[in-house]
Amino acid sequence: MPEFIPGIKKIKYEGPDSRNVLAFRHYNADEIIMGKKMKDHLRFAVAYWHTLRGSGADPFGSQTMCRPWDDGSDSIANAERRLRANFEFLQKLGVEYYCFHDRDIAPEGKTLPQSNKNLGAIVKIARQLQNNTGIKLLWGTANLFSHPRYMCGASTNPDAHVFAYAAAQVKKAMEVTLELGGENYVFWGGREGYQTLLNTDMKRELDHLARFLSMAHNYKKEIGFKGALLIEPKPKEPMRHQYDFDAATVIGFLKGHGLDKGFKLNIEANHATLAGHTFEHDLQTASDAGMLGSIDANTGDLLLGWDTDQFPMDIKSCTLAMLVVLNQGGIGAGGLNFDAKVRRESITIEDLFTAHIGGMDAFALGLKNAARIITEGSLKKMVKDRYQSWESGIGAAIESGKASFVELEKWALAHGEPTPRSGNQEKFESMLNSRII
Ligand code: XUL
Ligand code: CO
Repeated sequence: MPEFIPGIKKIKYEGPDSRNVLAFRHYNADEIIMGKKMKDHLRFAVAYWHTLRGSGADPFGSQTMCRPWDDGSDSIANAERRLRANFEFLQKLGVEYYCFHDRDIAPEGKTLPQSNKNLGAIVKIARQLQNNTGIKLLWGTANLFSHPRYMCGASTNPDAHVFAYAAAQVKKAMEVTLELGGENYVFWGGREGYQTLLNTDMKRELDHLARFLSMAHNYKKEIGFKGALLIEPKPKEPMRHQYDFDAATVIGFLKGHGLDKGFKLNIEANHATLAGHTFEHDLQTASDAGMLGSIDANTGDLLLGWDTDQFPMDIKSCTLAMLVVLNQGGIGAGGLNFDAKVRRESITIEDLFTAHIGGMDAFALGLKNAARIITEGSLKKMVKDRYQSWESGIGAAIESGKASFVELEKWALAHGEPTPRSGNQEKFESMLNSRII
């Protein structure tokens, strides 16, 4: 394999005292935490669209990053070089998974058959590279938002022709995900939403979205794809209102259309915060519904109101996220996909490495902290104590459905005013701080 990244060798674990930015200080892939290797808890993935296709362009300025292997063309030869660089990058980083959109890895052609042919050619090479390196596909997806045909949505487009085109594109993307042994398939509703209700039949569009997902689920069974289908919520951007607003909205939508058994959720940190939630809120919402399937690990910026897709570096946030994951017994066949891009000003290949290393170290610490908190057990006990009144007596009668309003009125009249009990928020917060490294 030719060296696309000659200056950088395989990244090693050097321990917490290392000051080498091209080494892990906390992520030690084979170290056992709560009976499982760190790499199997975290299942990191590199996002092809950011790491291999990111150019640094923003709405105010053009490309700032030029990779030596990328001539900027839409040729298959260029797509192949990027793909080979991807596998070298992952091997050197020590990440076992990647994720892609169909159009990230292969150029869109002038016609659908041409696009499918391009994709087929690149997928053939990807399969060889996966076999040679042991690197795997965490999930595939289809880009149903960049091409102008999708400007008013894909499955929620007012034009049935666009719906059909999108279905054909997803059909092929599911086939190549299966061919590459992908462990999941993701639906992020790129432009599924609206700009103004004045020109929008919202109910009809939502019914179309459900119809589309149901066809995808049927097709999954038809081709024998065993992985999970994951929906990735996001409240806004690019559309003013996105239909898959947040975890609760998506769960309600899936249940309302009888689709909840066929889908799980891929929760992205920056999407949760755009919805006005914390990352851990949306993780917990999905987990409580038994539907937390995978994670897009990134972070936003409180000073900027958009999807900045930064690398996760906040150890407290990673700890809270890993608490949810460990408490549900792991992320299963999902993983932590770095849906994150280096800043426009971070233009070197070394920046790509240090960004991923920093994110991996932050989540490694989050995992260790969460494992320590769970093993020690005091947080769980403190929460349990808060709900003590439900363990017996009137609380147990309510929870088991044995009490009615009439009985509760009788009970309240007999027992008078409840004694106020402290929520002890600061005690919980200090307890968390004292357990975080
Ligand atoms: C966009 C986003 C996507 C999905 C995959 O905000 O997160 O990259 O993760 O389509
Ligand atoms: Co994402």
